[in-house]
Amino acid sequence: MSQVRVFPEGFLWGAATAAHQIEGSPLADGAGPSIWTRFAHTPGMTLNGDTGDVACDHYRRWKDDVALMKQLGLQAYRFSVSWSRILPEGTGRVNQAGVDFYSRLVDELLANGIEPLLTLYHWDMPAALDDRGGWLNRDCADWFAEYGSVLYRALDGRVKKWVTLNEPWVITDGGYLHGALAPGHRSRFEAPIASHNLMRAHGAAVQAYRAIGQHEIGLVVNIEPKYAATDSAADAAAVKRAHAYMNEQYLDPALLGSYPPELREIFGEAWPEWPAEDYALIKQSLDFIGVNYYTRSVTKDAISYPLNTGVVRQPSGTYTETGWEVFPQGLTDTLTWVKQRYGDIPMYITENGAAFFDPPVAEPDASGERRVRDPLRMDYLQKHISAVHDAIQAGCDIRGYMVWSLLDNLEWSLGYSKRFGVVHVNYGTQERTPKDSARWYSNVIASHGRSL
Ligand code: LGS
Repeated sequence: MSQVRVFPEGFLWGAATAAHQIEGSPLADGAGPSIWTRFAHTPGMTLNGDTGDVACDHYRRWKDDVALMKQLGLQAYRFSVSWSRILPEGTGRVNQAGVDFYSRLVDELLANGIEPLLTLYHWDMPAALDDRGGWLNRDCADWFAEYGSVLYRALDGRVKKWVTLNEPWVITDGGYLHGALAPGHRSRFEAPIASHNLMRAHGAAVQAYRAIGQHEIGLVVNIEPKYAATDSAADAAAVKRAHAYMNEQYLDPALLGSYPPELREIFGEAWPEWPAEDYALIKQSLDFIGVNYYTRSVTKDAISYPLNTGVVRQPSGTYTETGWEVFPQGLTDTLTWVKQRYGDIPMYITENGAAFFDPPVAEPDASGERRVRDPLRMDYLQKHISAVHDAIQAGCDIRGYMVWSLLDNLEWSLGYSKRFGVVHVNYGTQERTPKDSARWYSNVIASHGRSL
């Protein structure tokens, strides 16, 4: 690329992870079990029966991991807190050892000049709360605000950027509609209730933050732009359904105070009427939106449950190891769509990255370094960061970019089979080896994007 790209001053370059995917030691120091500990220990739920019992052992290696971030030159680190380390029963008794773990992590990040972005909920609800109905219980809004408040009191000021939920769409679609993710339910009737309660919980956590916190709080959503497979009216309608379901279902109530009408069409009798006060709770003023972007979908009308849409594979497309099409333009389109629909809200790219078949860690070269050559990931990141720049040029207020992920880690139901890290993890020895993409990303950061 010959064009030199200039990113705004203060634009933050970082990397992201999530508690269940990297920490290990899920029951250490008084923590309670989460739905993911329980789900992964249920036979047949994860590939090869993989669990988060050890993962990247970050719970014990956090200090070295922060040193690694520093070595890579990261300016920001997005991580999540495990609710059941803080409140082992989900509400009530606080487990101080859990709070201390994150407090030490935050101090270490700050001491190394790395800005923490803290996600309250990245999918690991305390199992004790699932026993009380989980996200299907309307009380979850109070539970979540109580949990958030414990952390706001302990960490606000040191943490200045807070996220309520990570990807409510995935939580509901995976956890309550199709059952591939914890807690593994499959119900068209439950899914809208779980979604709605997640958004009520989001609203309650933001409200609680405004009473205690002094800085910024936002919501992270996954957005996958939809493009029609043909110019037929049926495909255009399919695109509207898919887009409403995945992309508008959460941002619309959070920012506009309503749901898109297509949801009633999709869910039929399973779509409830909600009391007006719920909408008022959900629509809180937000300081930013976090966008997680991986791929697009080319969508057609088809018989499928419950959306009646299908995804058309692109014969000339490039696909990642998880089977997702590489489509950088979709990130620019996504960011400009958010601005156009919801107005000028600050945005972060809170996740973007790819799993590819990486070669094994090479034998040490002449300088004693061990490399992992991952040109496809480098190319993916280069194109997507450039796409972010295009959106900035188009007038979007984008404040930072977090690569998914810092480390190879536990990819939920897919276990350890898919590696998204810019740093390779040897799960036998826990050795970390920066891949070529990490070295490349370090240069991007050091040049503030000019070396792209
Ligand atoms: O590890 C997760 C990453 C990996 O890919 C992370 O915990 C999540 O927040 C996030 O959902 N992640 C992710 N999402 C990509 C979803 C793409 C779905 C495309 C399906 C096409 C058939």
